[in-house]
Amino acid sequence: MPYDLVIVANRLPVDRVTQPDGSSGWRTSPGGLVTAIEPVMRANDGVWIGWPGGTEEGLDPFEHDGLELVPMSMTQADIEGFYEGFSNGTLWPLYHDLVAKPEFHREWWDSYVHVNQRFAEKAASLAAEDATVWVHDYQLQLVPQMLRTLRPDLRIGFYLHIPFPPAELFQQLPWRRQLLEGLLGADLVGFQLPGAAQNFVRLVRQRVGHKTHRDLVYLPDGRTVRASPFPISIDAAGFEEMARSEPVVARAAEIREALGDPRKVFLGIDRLDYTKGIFARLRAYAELIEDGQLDVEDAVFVQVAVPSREQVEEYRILRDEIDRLVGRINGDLGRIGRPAISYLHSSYPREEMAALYTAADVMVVTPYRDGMNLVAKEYVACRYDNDGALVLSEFAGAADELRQAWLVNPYDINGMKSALLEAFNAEPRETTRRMKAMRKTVTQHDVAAWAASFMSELSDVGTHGKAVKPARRS
Ligand code: GDG
Repeated sequence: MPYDLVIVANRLPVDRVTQPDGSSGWRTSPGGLVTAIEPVMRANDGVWIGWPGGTEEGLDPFEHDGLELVPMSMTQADIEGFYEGFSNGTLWPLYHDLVAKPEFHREWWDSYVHVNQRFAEKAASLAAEDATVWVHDYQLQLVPQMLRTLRPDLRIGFYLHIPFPPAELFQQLPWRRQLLEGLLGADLVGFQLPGAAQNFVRLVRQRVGHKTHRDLVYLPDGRTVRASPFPISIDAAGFEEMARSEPVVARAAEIREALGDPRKVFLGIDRLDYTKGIFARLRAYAELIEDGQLDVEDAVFVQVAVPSREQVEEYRILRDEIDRLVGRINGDLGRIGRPAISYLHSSYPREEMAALYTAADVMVVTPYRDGMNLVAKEYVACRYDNDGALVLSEFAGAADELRQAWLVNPYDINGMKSALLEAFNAEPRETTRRMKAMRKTVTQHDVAAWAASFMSELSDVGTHGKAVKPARRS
């Protein structure tokens, strides 16, 4: 059956689970993207194409919780070349300021082209005439062009969830031109921040030689492509509602009690990724205890490191480094029943995340580079009493909007120490003033507004396809 709206993303919004009776089923995976896109999908009877994880083959399209899902299979070779290789070993570090060294391997690139082609062909086969296709993220940057070749009638949008690097870094990529041309297959290319959109337009002018004016690229065939910022957000009302719920309030109190009722709780929640700056942040915190400016009787740092990309060597090394650092800090500075850092290498249900946000006095988000960082926004959404302090890296996209956070340069350990201490000692009047302003931003610019503005701009710029209906708002 052809669809008027096709979402194409590397992952499907569901995870495989084993039911109590031993059979296997699906569970909606947590995360902002599902919340954002689900209402638009429903309003347009859309379909979502993506990889369900694993190497199972021959999975049929299925419906889950009212969403039409089409699973794309991956072989072990696809996972190694396309996913762990080119996506996470080449593009991810290259697009995050070379925080780690990107590797360039021709066989990874071949695999990336091959998998992108399969996604494009699947999207082409499912889209109705003049339909809209919305392609997501760095794993699928060739899909827009491949899809346009197969189906010139479509209206195509692309959204990049991670930063888009400056020309000086992007230039290193042996396949730079192919990637730019891949993205130019879209009518609208969306980024988190204005700077990323400008980087893209500048590269297109320099490397592909197309004429550009402000956010527009003029292609020789008469098409125009728009490159604009659309800062992504969260389901702010949903988080607040969860934080206000009785079980979450009770659980937050239980967490504080289990921590020994310290005066202040610091919190970090990140995927265990080298871009997130976990190591430097914990070092800064430990130094404050060593210097005698914080005391383990008074404060504790809860660090949740959510397992991520565990098959990639860099990530295994990082995990070992953080394990060692936490062991050393707690061994040197902790007392019985009073660790300096309470470290959890695990993922949790959304309610537990909300309880952690509620329990924390100081939220510490210090990535070296981050497209947006939804954790920072989720913390703000949960603080309905306008209390709690946010320490936030200048290099997270979220810092553009959350100007009232204690902003830090994550490379500056002394600067981070000062900010942690200021946030720890801040007067309630000061934290309230800051939190109020940040809450206004997050509640006004929520994820529904993000999806609606992308869709409405796509309807305006596309010379092809028919317009998509905005989500019905309840
Ligand atoms: C990429 C970009 C950009 C995490 N652990 C658990 C859990 N989460 C949820 C959080 C949050 C999301 O995952 C993480 O989003 P972030 O934005 O913080 O970071 P990335 O995963 O790196 O996301 C980033 C984002 O895409 C969106 O465009 O902001 O810059 O790197 O929503 O709550 N959720 C649950 N259990 C966990 O253990 N339930």
